[in-house]
Amino acid sequence: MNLEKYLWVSEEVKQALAENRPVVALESTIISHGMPYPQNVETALMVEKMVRENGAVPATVAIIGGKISVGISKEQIEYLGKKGLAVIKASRRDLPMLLSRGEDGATTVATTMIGAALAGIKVFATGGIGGVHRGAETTMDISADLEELAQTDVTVVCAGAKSILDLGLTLEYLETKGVTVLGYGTEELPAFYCRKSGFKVDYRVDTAKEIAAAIHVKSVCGLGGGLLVTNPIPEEYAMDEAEMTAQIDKAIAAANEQGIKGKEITPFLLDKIKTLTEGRSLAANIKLVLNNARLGAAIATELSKM
Ligand code: PSU
Ligand code: MN
Repeated sequence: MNLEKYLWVSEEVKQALAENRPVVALESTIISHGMPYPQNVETALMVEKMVRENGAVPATVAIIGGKISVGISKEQIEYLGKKGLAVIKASRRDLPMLLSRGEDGATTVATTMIGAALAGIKVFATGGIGGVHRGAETTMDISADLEELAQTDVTVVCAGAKSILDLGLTLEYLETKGVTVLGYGTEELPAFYCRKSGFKVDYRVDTAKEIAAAIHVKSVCGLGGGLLVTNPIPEEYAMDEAEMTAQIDKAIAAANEQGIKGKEITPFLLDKIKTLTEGRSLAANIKLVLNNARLGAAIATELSKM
């Protein structure tokens, strides 16, 4: 009955947490399944650097040899990035088998939240979360990320969600589950590559301090569950909305034609969109992740003062 057998936390992260210094968790599915090699590894390392430059300790999470590993090394990031789609994309339901068999896995938003919570990390920065897929009324494809936000006490900083999802239904689901959706410097839910989606967030906030105060209150009152901070892609890197709508529609049509389903659909769509935009979507993706890492570090810093 010891958790240590299945949880490994780097010395650096352990020490930072023990001294109440800011730590930001980072996911690994974005490395293995979200971007091609070598941009995936370059981005993961740049993101860690961005967290450090903003005064926090990065903790990239993955499953390595059957352990939920928090604060993996540069070599392990390189390994996951090179292996790419051959690594198991690990969501909550995959954990029992990967851990008992001693396997490796790349953690999604859901499993990165689990690892962060087990280690005691409160803030996690990524690109986009999974959500309710378009057509979910017949496919029932709803990401486990949403259930995790409902139950695990970690704040997730993202750039909203892509319109490969049904953003309206995703917001309804989060409301039902009691997850607060904040917009950093915006009233409108950002749509990943684009700053606008036509949907409203629950509350606009303009400082990391306000976000930290909300996280603090949530914890004092034992409200449980996560909190979602949506941070729009910087103006200069945002993509044209009409173009993205058209390309995403094409990518979804291709996925339907090829019968892509389940855990394969998100990586398939990301890759297709990259091809359709001749790589411009990947460039935007990298910029928005860095932007979220910066905000994540600022929130963790404010939180460590409370
Ligand atoms: N959205 C992105 N890039 C990603 C993902 C989502 O723009 O890499 C990944 C994240 O790891 C997220 C997962 O948690 O996809 C969601 O997958 P699914 O829809 O199968 O739950
Ligand atoms: Mn799914």
